[in-house]
Amino acid sequence: MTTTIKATEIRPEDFLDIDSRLSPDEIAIRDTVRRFVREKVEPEIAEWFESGQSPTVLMKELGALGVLGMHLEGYGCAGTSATAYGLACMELEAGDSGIRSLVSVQGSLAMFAIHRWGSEEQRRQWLPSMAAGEVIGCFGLTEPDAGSDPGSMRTRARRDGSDWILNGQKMWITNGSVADVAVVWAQTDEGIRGFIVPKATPGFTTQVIKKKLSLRASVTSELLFNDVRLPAEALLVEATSLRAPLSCLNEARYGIVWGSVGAARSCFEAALKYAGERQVFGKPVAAYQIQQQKLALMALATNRSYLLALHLGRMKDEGTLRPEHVSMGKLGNVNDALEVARTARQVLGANGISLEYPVIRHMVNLESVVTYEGTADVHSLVIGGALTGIPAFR
Ligand code: TGC
Ligand code: FAD
Repeated sequence: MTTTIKATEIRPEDFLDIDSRLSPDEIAIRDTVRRFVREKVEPEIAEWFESGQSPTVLMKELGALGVLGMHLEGYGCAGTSATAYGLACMELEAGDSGIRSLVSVQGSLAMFAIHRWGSEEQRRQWLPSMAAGEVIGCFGLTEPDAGSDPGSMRTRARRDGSDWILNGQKMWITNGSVADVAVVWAQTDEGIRGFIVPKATPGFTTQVIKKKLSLRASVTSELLFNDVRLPAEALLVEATSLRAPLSCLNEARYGIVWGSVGAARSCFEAALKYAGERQVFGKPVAAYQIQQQKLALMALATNRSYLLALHLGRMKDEGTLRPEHVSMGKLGNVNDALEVARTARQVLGANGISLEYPVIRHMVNLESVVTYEGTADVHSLVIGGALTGIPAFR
């Protein structure tokens, strides 16, 4: 038997032809989101970033696109595969990490928390309008003195008859000030529990965090709870320990595994184009060996992280993905994206610091992405613990 070898054409934007491993449906979803980003995000994003504006104006269009709670089943959610959801995150973050964050916090954190840990009534009440982008959600876990160690949170809820009284503070909360509803985690006499807190609830206030130099196209806020009275129906009935909020983080971290590939790809493509056009010492930048090495390493990192994301996506769809796998994906892909962004920034020379190009925006955004959803240190320790069997967090 003879085997016919079909040589694959080299395409710089997909060097290893990873797209050939996607189904036609996955490619269609990917291309739809890519088109949305090109038409609705790219023309505006530099201005949103410079003026510190959250792109929540796009929320209903993102709902119509089907990406809010995209991989959840029922209640108006699209119910796609995890891989399709990952591809959407990749395209959104090629636009900006702030857009992917908007979608992650809505779908993977706030909606997932209600879908997984809420009652049937809560799912029916909140999820359809959140999937449509009519109601914006946020997710309050981090506090001023409890970030990597959320188990040490001080926000507290106590029972008062059938009601709950909530007191405390959350910090660094994406969409906090623009959200219609917050999913809030608090200590109780029964362990850590979750609550659905509508914006208008008396005693609940928010404050925008200013002077932020990263993720500027995203609102980040403080949430304050002063004797906030909540009815029994606000409690996420199924959530009874730290395991509940941590399960939501797995979903958002999975989106970041993919999203960071998009940010890296955008930086690589900008650098490749610039290096081909910009003349130095009578030749294009791309004609110099030292620059070709940078381009080669950027292409390698981008392709490697795309492969890792796709592998984890297939595992998630098969049901074999573990939190430790997600940690490896988040650690590796965000570090790779940061390296690509920093290298691309240098290839662009002075233009590398201008918002006329996407690179510096991605570079500073990624400084948030490497910190939120578990810092690189936290994910290293999760992997280290799995490798050695020795927990090293404490
Ligand atoms: P530990 O004792 O290990 O675990 C407590 C319980 O939780 C379970 N568990 C998990 N369950 C599901 N998924 C995971 N990833 C889990 N990790 C642990 C565990 O089995 C245990 O269950 P049970 O039933 O035995 O009680 O908890 P620990 O206190 O030692 O902490 C572990 C550590 C450090 C890994 C965890 O606290 C952690 O991940 N810290 C990082 C915090 C973090 O990532 N915060 C993110 C906040 S949200 C955000 O940043 C949004 S950014 C915007 C965007 O996403 O775009
Ligand atoms: P710390 O936990 O104080 O860490 C400080 C340093 O110590 C880090 O370098 C860390 O890696 C290291 N460290 C921590 N523990 C260990 C250890 N055991 N061993 C060795 N080193 C360690 N949170 C939410 O709940 N909801 C949101 O929507 C949200 N959005 C965010 C948006 C932005 C733009 C940012 C920047 C953050 C957001 N966060 C959100 C918060 C984010 O999850 C936390 O910042 C993150 O978990 C780290 O916590 P921390 O900042 O308190 O750092």
